[in-house]
Amino acid sequence: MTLIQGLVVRSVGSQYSIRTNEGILHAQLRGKLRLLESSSTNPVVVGDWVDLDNDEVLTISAVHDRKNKFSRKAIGNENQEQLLAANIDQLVIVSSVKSPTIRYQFIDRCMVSAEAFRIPVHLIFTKTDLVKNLQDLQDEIEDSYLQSADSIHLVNLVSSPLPISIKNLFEGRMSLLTGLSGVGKSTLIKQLIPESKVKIGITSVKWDQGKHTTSFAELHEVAPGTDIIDTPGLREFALHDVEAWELSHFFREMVPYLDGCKYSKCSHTHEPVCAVKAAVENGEISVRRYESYLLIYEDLLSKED
Ligand SMILES: Nc1nc2c(ncn2[C@@H]2O[C@H](COP(=O)(O)OP(=O)(O)OP(=O)(O)O)[C@@H](O)[C@H]2O)c(=O)[nH]1
Ligand SMILES: [Zn+2]
Repeated sequence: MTLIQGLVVRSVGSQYSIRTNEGILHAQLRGKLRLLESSSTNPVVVGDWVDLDNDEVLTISAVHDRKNKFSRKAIGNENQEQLLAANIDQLVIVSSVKSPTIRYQFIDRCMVSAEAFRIPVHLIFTKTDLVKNLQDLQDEIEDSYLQSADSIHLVNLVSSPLPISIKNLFEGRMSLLTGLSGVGKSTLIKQLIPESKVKIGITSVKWDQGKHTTSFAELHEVAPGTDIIDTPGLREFALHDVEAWELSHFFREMVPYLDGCKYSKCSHTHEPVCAVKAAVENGEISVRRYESYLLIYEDLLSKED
């Protein structure tokens, strides 16, 4: 008998917190459900709507159909995916311009996944107060992402007020916040929700620590209808379920050129009459993004052998 429905707002291992009409309830996953979706390390994820049953302990008995999901390849298991969130309106990738420096490969891999899942993607670059020639950096970032991201924001999260453009970005949406450890995700959440208990500069539970089944994500409510799902402690992002031949379809700036290649499955690496390579040479596609494409392509190809 279904008792109640709710939204998963927190997960640590197989323990879940669910927002319901009766407040936040804590539940476990029913064994049967745990086995159902063996292709994923975690069949229920933050952002899921679930049914709860009360048989001795409160358990999640069913997961509602998802609008979408966002996942990466599970660490330590090449064939499994690890869900990071479900039912999101947008992915917001946070990077710091210094300490740690921008990891373009991480951003680009997340962006490929977002394209594959058809999720809009926005980029926030923090710690602008730590660089001297901000204009050069902004040019570099825009050269890479003006054509491929839905929006780009450069911010200083510690010594100036949060720009209205950032507040507007989150307003009325379910956002998945991702980014490497230490880039300022918690600081951003604290700016948006001053009363939040989120800890800055401390990562208590890490996605990439210990066994690959360890997973932790938390949904923070900014206002009714405005939610942010945080994924603390991420250290890498490997693509799940993307094949090398289709990779260029998930580089947004390459898509308009794909029909111009001689071969329909052109890899844009060595083939003659390649419209993508021509666009790179003409300066229409960023050289850095193309080089990133090549790295990811080689990586995917090596795993297909
Ligand atoms: N100078 C400067 N420091 C910042 C800025 N944003 C965040 N920080 C600092 O960077 C450190 C890490 O910030 P967090 O918000 O904890 O980073 P996080 O992304 O949540 O890290 P994890 O929880 O490990 O994933 C803290 O000491 C922050 O005060 C910024 O814009 N400028
Ligand atoms: Zn080509």
